[in-house]
Amino acid sequence: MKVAIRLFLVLLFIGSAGWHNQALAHGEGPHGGALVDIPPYHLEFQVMTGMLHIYVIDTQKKTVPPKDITGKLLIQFPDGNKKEAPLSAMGDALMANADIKEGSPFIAIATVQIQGKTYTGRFSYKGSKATEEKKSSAAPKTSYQVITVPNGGTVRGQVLFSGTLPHLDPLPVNKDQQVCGKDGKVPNEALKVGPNKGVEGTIVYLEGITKGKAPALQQMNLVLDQKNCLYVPRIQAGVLGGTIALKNSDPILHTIHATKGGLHVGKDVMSVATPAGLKEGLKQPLNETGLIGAMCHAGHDWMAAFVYVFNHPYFAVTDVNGSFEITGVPPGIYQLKAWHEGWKFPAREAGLPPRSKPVVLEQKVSVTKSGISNVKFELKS
Ligand SMILES: [Cu+2]
Repeated sequence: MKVAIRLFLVLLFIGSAGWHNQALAHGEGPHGGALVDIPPYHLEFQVMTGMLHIYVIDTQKKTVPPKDITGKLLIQFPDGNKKEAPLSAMGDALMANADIKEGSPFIAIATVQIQGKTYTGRFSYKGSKATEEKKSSAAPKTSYQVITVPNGGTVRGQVLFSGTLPHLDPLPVNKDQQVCGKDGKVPNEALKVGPNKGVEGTIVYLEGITKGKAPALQQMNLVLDQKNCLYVPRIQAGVLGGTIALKNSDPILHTIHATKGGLHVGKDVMSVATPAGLKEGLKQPLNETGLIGAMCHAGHDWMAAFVYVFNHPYFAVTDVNGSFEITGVPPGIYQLKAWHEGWKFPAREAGLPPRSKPVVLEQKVSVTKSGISNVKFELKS
């Protein structure tokens, strides 16, 4: 049975061919995120639904287009069985159908050609670690299937505000004023409207898509920083099986207390203290799809952030102009949704960030082969 697996991947690249023959950095992550540094390349491995995703990043030129990389994986199982899997470019990643059974150990030997040079690496996974993990932290199962998307279409557009722009009062700072707000307040960032009425921080996504491209690396690896006692970014979205790295750029303690469904509404999904000046992000797994609301329990009751987790990569967060773009969409008709956290606040509960009712808009969108579908959403005052 092919299953989504949560692996502790220990990645060991043994120098050969083009790799420098030296002790190489190796890493591990709750969902198999493992980073290898071989200047000028980083190789990052992620495991999702029995597939091995390999992202090759040129640190000088950013991501190497997967189409410029070829290679294969030789997978060896302890019972002597071997399996060869070609690496193929899908979206922003190289993929191999590793067909890995849950908890079973394996060794993978990767041979990769990048710009005419051949690199070989060995990658070993001790399956027992995964089976020892608690069931509650087992890998998230996903019904999403990664496929090649030739001639994918693009959905792009804008989220615009209409009507009278509301004024959001700044929020009082009642702790750590030297760091958080010398004049005793911070802006309420729930609604950010640009000069052309574009609404920043709206999450636009295709509802219920079950097949398509692989997630981009940045969709798998979110970062949530805390700066001047605000979460940065306030709104973001990621992929099931990915991670979020929690950082703290402030010289004081913050915490990230996250609940499912929104701010302080559902069950706890995360409760992490981030010490002052935490530069190395504390990586937390994104184990469930849906919305997460985060607040700080270190006395900063104005801090709020939202993370939307999808089991597919077809989402975007609107920029300062309210614009978004979703690419590589298999042709078809979809329900396109736009989620905004909302800006109408009932009376604030003590000790909690102000909570508004989210606004969700939707419309049908038709995507054609290599076509561009233009869409507008209107948030009404
Ligand atoms: Cu805080």
